[in-house]
Amino acid sequence: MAYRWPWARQKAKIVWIDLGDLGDLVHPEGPHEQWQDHGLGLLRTILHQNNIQTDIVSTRAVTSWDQLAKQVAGYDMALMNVRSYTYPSGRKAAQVFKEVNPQGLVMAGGMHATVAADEMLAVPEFDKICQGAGEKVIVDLVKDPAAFPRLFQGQSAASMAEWPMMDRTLWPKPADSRLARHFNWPLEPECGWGPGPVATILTSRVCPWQCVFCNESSYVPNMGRKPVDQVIDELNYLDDHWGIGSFVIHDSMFFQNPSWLKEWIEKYPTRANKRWTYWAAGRADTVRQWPDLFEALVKETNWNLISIGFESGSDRILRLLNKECTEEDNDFAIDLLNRLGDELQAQGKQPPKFWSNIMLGVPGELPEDAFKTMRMLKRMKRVFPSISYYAPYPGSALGFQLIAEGKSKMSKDNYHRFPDDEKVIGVDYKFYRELLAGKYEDEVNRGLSPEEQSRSYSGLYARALTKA
Ligand code: B12
Ligand code: SF4
Repeated sequence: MAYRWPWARQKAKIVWIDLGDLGDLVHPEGPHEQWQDHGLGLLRTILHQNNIQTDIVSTRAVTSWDQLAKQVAGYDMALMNVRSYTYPSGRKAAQVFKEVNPQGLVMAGGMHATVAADEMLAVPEFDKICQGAGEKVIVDLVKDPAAFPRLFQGQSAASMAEWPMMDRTLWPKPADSRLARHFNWPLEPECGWGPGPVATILTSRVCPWQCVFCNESSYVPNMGRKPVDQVIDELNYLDDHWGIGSFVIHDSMFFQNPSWLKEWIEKYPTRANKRWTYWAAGRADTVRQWPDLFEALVKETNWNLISIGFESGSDRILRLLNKECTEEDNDFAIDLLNRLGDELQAQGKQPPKFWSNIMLGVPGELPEDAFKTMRMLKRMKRVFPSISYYAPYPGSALGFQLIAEGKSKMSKDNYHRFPDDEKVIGVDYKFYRELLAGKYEDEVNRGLSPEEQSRSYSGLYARALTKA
């Protein structure tokens, strides 16, 4: 048995290579890079339950490719989950693996394999490329790779009820002792959304809408939601073993299926070990459609960080994005949460907040559209703004269109762009930088009350710019 530098002993012949920027599990720049990969966790759990052992290494847990080369030497097979933003590290990791194991096989799946298979097929180091879900094929693939063509379609479970409870101890560990002290492994670190240890969970996998900037509809076929009892059992299990401070529901769209949500309202407050606060995502139009359900979720289940993809405060841009939400829907959701927050605060309770996703720099956006968006943000009384410049990801309708027109500035070597990077040719980023720095406050403040006008200070929105 070989020893893999720096810490682990090789136990298996197969290694899962967790992907992300070098050093993210050594000295991370921010909290989100530390989040763990549910695709990896689920598929390794399935493999181990089928008596197929795998080891784990992570590009995030090393600071150079030489370190990774030492860790992966001696394996027969590498597995990886490649998303567009981890494609550069996935491609490099595959090349490093092949250099030290010329006879070894690299098996890749994940979002990027699904939406940009042509790019992966051009890289000879990827031996097998799986598009779509992997839970029903991973065991057969690893047992008999030769039975699969180089590019093939995976298969998903009919329902998430069939997924085993993920074994989180199969996730990579933080690779720095100071980081490890606050990481809460195998749960996850606090990121400002709620007290740690944080548990990330999935209750649903599919979003039925088709916003043109999003990959969702091109990816996972419809599948059943995880039963409410199974979600609560998992939370209780995690709490019994490691103690939960709060949790994050990683679903693209939590606020859907009213009957599931009603059951959640009925069971979570009574069956869960505790009524932990949580982060989860919704849409403004459905908040308007089901306001009572929304209110009950906030008040009775402690949904206190409500992520809404507002994206824009302008009907013109919302239509262009096929968001199917209007300025009126956005205003309704904002007024409702402002009111609920006031009410709960008056009772001495913690008021809920928006996690407000905002997109600037959508091609065709005019300054007045952007002013409306910033104005909308100021109408939110309690908010964490999450602002990004529109990024043309492959797999999304608008992304494919801009790539085809040669207007995308995102490259195969750098899908994972930093927030202030420029992403589309022809967009006036100087204007947006100045907007976020407060240069156009007079226009933005037009029509707002004095209190709303005061809801910003120099640099707040510039700091809210996130990686996209
Ligand atoms: C949770 C989540 C996050 C979380 C946590 C990310 C993490 N560490 O996992 C956070 C909030 C941090 C995040 C951030 C971002 N995200 Co995100 N995120 C998601 C989300 C909603 C769920 C991911 C998930 O857990 N899925 C469930 C698991 C089980 O599925 P899976 O990982 O895909 O694995 C399955 C298959 O791919 C396959 N498979 C995977 N690996 C392998 C390997 C083999 C060998 C095989 C056979 C099969 C296989 O089988 C698995 C089981 O079915 C997805 C949407 C989605 N529906 O997946 C977006 C998504 C992955 N994110 C996306 C994006 C764009 C981002 C951001 C860039 C957004 C931004 N503007 O900031 C950032 C970048 C983060 C960073 N590192 O900088 C895009 C990726 C687009 C793309 N083309 O890759 C997605 C698809 C959303 C979308 N619809 O556009 N994200
Ligand atoms: S942006 Fe949100 S609502 Fe639109 S398709 Fe994607 S996940 Fe669904």
